[in-house]
Amino acid sequence: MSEDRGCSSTTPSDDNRLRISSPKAVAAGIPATISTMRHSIAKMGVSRTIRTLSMVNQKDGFDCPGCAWPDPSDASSFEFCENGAKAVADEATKSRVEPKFFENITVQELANKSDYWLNNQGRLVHPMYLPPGGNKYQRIAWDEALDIISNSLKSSPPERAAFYTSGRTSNEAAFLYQLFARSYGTNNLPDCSNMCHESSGRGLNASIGIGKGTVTLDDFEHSDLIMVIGQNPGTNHPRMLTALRDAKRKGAKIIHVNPLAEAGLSRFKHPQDYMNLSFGSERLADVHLQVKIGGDAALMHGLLKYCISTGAIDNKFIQEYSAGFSQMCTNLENTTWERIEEDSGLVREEIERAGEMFADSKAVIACWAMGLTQHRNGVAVIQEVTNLLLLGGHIGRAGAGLCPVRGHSNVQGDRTMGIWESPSEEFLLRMDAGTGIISPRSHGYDVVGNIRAMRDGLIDTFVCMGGNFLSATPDTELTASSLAKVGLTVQISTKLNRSHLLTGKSALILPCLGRTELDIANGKKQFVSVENSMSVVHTSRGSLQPASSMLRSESWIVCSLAMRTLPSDHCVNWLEHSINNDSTRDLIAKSIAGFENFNQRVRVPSGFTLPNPPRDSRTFMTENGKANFISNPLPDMNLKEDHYVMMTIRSHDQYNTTIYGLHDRYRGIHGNRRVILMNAQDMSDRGWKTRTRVNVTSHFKGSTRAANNWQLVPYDMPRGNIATYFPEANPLVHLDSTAELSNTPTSKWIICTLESLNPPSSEEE
Ligand SMILES: Nc1nc2c(c(=O)[nH]1)N[C@H]1C(S)=C(S)[C@@H](COP(=O)(O)OP(=O)(O)OC[C@H]3O[C@@H](n4cnc5c(=O)[nH]c(N)nc54)[C@H](O)[C@@H]3O)O[C@H]1N2
Ligand SMILES: Nc1nc2c(c(=O)[nH]1)N[C@H]1C(S)=C(S)[C@@H](COP(=O)(O)OP(=O)(O)OC[C@H]3O[C@@H](n4cnc5c(=O)[nH]c(N)nc54)[C@H](O)[C@@H]3O)O[C@H]1N2
Ligand SMILES: [Mo]
Repeated sequence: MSEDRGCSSTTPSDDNRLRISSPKAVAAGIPATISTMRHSIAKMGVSRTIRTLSMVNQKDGFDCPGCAWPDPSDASSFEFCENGAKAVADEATKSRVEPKFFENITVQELANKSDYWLNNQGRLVHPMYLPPGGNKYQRIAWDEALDIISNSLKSSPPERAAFYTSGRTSNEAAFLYQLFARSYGTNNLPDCSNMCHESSGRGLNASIGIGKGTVTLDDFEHSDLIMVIGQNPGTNHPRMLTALRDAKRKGAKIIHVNPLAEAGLSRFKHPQDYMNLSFGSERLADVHLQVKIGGDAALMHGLLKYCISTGAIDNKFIQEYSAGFSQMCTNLENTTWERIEEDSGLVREEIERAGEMFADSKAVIACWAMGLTQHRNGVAVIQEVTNLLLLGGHIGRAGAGLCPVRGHSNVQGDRTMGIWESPSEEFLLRMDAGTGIISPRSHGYDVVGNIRAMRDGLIDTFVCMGGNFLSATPDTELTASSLAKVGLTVQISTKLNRSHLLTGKSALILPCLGRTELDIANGKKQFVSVENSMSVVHTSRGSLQPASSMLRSESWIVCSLAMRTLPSDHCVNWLEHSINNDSTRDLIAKSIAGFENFNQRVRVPSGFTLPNPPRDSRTFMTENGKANFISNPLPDMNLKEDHYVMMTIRSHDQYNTTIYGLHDRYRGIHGNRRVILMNAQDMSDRGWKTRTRVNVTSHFKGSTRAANNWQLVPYDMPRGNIATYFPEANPLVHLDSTAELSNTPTSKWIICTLESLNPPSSEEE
């Protein structure tokens, strides 16, 4: 269990190239256009770039794998952003990892390369097998590979297998995958959502009876106030900036709540505005509330207190549709303004000014992402945001609502399709009635539970539909040693990553078709469907020639596995589903609520919107049938002296664990990712300078984790807070450090101590 096993995402060669410039105020604009073209042409060449980018998010094209932000119904001829284009180019790259690539290099040697290097090798094009005790991957035929998996599955009880999903999988493949897992006999369906918006799902379900947001893209045009909380859209959802700009032009105000002043929220320039010869950037956020990490719950308490004390509440909504209001008011009385100021890091006047803006607004939208969900109190803080919106009746009203901004492009759809370790009885009853299977009832492992089960020797077969389980999950070294106890690990993937290299006792890589590629099965062009962050289900049609004739669709892989593993007279026609997505959609229509006439409705050019009772009719499917004010005590924010709170964030040049480059352009950090952003005053108090090298120790309930050799970069952020990039910092996140109720790793709340390397290296400004 040491870094030389190859768990680390950085290599020493990344080390010395750190350059620092001032953080950018303006997001997008011409630099983004240049970066898009440079990156795309380098990976795809000129003609493939033009052909590919012109198909992104078009009605007859493919859904951008970049994020889950919805497309406007009048998608312009170029409806993508810099980072979407990077995601597309990454998949449509011309580079290939051929079987011979593995002949001359051991798995250990590959594990010593950086994530950036691994991804740069190109598309996986052939099934590969790492036999027990082997140190090199060998070419294997599809039939043989599938037999190895089904033999492994058949030789142990179903609860000893687990099936992970990352959020790029289409609705059709996700549906078949969960159907196979449940037919085989397990709900062990951990997914990336467990590390992402699980807190949103849990929080919203209890508060409003649905685990999804309540706005459509159209609502942004009718909003008076948009709160963007714990989110960096300039990098992670760049197309959202266009919606914010348009709302702003129609008179909406924007409040940005974040320990960092992220570039996109300060000023934004739409790349296409240059074409219209309109110069100058536009300011987006009217107010930036620079909360401390974890200070949002205190801020929400402050806003709630302000609105209640000034009477800025929607009495009619509260009486007719809600429960728990007076209890919440009583609880709020116990939160003092001193505590609110101390915990949020804001002063009362700032909070009251924001409260005034809220009170003056008829239609408020609250958006959030990982800055809220990946906290100890991730569920609670989302309920506090919900309380605030309920207070003003901002649900089921045009221009208003809750908006968890999803990450992976189909992460929401995968959940709708049943990728969930703890499905409701109602969901399973419908699934069983529609498909004829008998689903297991006991709940399965989520991501953290699955790592514990592997650690305890309880898993024999681990199949991953996409993703990079090792690097995305917490406690990297523990996770690596846990994976090593599994008999067989299987990665269904498009690109090489660290999960192919730190494996079970034996391992398979199964290469699959990506979003951009043509899928011809049974002589017909197949298409798939996805659900975006606002519950719109629409088609995605790939058009590029596949990277290799050996690639298979995700649906084909799942069905082929099912045919080998389940009894030959199984009630599901797996053969048909392996080659005909229409037949899968017909089965979905029978088995999942809201998908009636799926095949017809999905063919309408902009797709269809799933029912959303709170938004559609202020109907709340909670146990008491009401929208619930759920009040929560504030988390303990006290830190010991010399302790810092670390958040792990994404740079501008990465897609989760896929590292496209070593620059974080908007934050002015170049050439090196092993850095720690820190408040300049905190640095000088310790006698530290820019580029001082430090070792980090994280502390959780008496256990520690260490990661060495990071360089400090002074940054405008609250005192006591530091920031690093994920996945490099994941070895510091203790497996047991998870959010209450959602069990999401607390990737934004890691208590650390820092120690400078002695003697200090030569330090320049
Ligand atoms: N280009 C690109 N696009 C992506 C991704 C990618 O990696 N690259 N990933 C996709 C995925 S899966 C997801 S989930 C989303 C993630 O999208 P984001 O949630 O925007 O991603 P993070 O980088 O984790 O940023 C979290 C933000 O929260 C802030 N923050 C951290 N802690 C706190 C806190 O306590 N309070 C508040 N108010 N703010 C806080 C950070 O400063 C940062 O701005 O993006 C999706 N889109
Ligand atoms: N410390 C820390 N940890 C975090 C986070 C954080 O903010 N901080 N964020 C968390 C979040 S929000 C998320 S969503 C997870 C992400 O966790 P994952 O979804 O597991 O990770 P990704 O990096 O998105 O997965 C990338 C891999 O997916 C494969 N892939 C890409 N496209 C396809 C496809 O179309 N089909 C298939 N089968 N495979 C494909 C490629 O092989 C690629 O290497 O990480 C979590 N981990
Ligand atoms: Mo995510």
